[in-house]
Amino acid sequence: MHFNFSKKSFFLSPLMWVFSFIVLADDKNIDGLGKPKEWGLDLQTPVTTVAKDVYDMHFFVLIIITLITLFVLGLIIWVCYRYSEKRNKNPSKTVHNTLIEILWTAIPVLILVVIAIPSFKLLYKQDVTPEPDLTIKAIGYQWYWGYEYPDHGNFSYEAFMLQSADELEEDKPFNRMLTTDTKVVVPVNKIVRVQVTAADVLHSWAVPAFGVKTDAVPGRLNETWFKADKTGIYYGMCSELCGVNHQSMPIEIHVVSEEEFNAWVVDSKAKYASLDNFSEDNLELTANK
Ligand SMILES: [Cu+2]
Repeated sequence: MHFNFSKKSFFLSPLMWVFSFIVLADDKNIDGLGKPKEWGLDLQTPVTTVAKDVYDMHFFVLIIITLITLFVLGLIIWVCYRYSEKRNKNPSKTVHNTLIEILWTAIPVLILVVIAIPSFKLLYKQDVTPEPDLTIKAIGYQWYWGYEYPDHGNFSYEAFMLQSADELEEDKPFNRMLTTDTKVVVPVNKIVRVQVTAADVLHSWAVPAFGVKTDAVPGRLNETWFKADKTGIYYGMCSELCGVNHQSMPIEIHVVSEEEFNAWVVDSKAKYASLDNFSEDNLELTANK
């Protein structure tokens, strides 16, 4: 199992233990990272600090709602039993009880405050990008993603979903509805700033293992960040209903060592047209063809 808990969430571990019996997934398999598992019952293994905090937050709230639900269920069962017509022939005429009314107002407020404080902390952590090591730009189109590497030669390319393993052009696993012809490559343990926008309608760039989901809005540049601490292949999907082929715009990210990343950048600069060479004249020539 992959439950790496910070000290603060140590008290969550008994529940984790119970849940671990339900989750049949095998996390030792690196191929199982960054994608859904068949019959899986858990969030994807988090590989960024933000995703780990999202994971902890999820279980923290799950425990609270479980306790509340059990408490209310217990009350209902007890009331049905104890105050049935048979056992309670002369019902009480009480309509007010000041103490109970104060309690059932104050306790829920306190519970909400206890949830709100870590929730706001996490929101700010996701929102404020630390000084980035590199920037990539993701542009949503109907129905594929385009990528730019502005600080690595400004090359750009598109990523289309593959229909079958026969279409693979390189040696990588094929996952139905997730694998794309090209890939996003980033170095491990580096802060990656992702600028997200769209060219036509609303899309959303979302990668569960990174705890990242950012709306892609035409005419607006949104920003998110991640720092993956494990190499591997991670998948995401467009998460804003964007039209008839919304399901065919997956995201495939390869987190690799810095050397591998640099080698990929050199290859990609040669392979994909640099934006700097893309003058108005070229556009016109292409259009007139
Ligand atoms: Cu989309």
